[in-house]
Amino acid sequence: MLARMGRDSIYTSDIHNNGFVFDDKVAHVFADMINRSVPGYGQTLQMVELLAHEYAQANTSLYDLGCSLGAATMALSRGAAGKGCHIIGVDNSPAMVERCKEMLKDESVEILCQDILDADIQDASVVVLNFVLQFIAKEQGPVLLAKIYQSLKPGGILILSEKCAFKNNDENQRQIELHEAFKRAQGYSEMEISRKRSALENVLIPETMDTHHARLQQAGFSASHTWFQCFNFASMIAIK
Ligand code: GEK
Repeated sequence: MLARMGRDSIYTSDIHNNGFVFDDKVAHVFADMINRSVPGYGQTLQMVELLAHEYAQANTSLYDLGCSLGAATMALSRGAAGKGCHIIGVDNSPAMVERCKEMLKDESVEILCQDILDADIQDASVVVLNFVLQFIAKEQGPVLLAKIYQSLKPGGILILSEKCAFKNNDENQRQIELHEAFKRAQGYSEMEISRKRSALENVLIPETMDTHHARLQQAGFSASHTWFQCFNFASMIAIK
């Protein structure tokens, strides 16, 4: 049976104001939360499937790092169908992993409860970091990207999606306002938007696209491009 999904009303009360964590309450409403909080999330997943179709190499491994409930894991699986690939999702939140395993129990994917910094990544042709690098300690980012680069086969790709910041203050402010307008249009109240902003303040620190592309280059990738942006959310592809 599928795990029952709830509507996100976590920040209608202030009990979650000690900083955002991926606990059982969040796991229960996560599908609703991410769809109503990340503009273009559904389209990002469709493109992960398309990119997997284009870049998955036969009989290699495909990783979804920070898989939450496995939405991108399944996009990888659909995109690489028929190529004999091993699909692995990794997340360090026991609540997320428990739900993810229950939801995907009939699928041929492997779900591991592990810190992605400790994960053994090997023989990969596609690696996904869909809105996850932003939660990793800044000094660990380059270490993780270098590890992913080492694990990739020549011609393999990293798909990286992030909430981003902008160098120009006016643009930064406008993109934040547009994102908040999106959340309002999705039914979140001013109170919920403001409480979530405070909860994420020291947990999710967005960086500019220039910083991301420079870091991908430093990790060894021969090229990286932005293929999608909606307000302050963007997706990139980096090629080995
Ligand atoms: C999706 N990719 O639906 N190791 C493993 N997992 C981690 C770590 C870590 N060090 N840090 C955070 N996570 C998904 C959405 S959500 C994005 C990803 C968001 C996990 C964390 O437990 C959570 O499940 C996920 O990364 C981030 O396409 O909530 O904005």
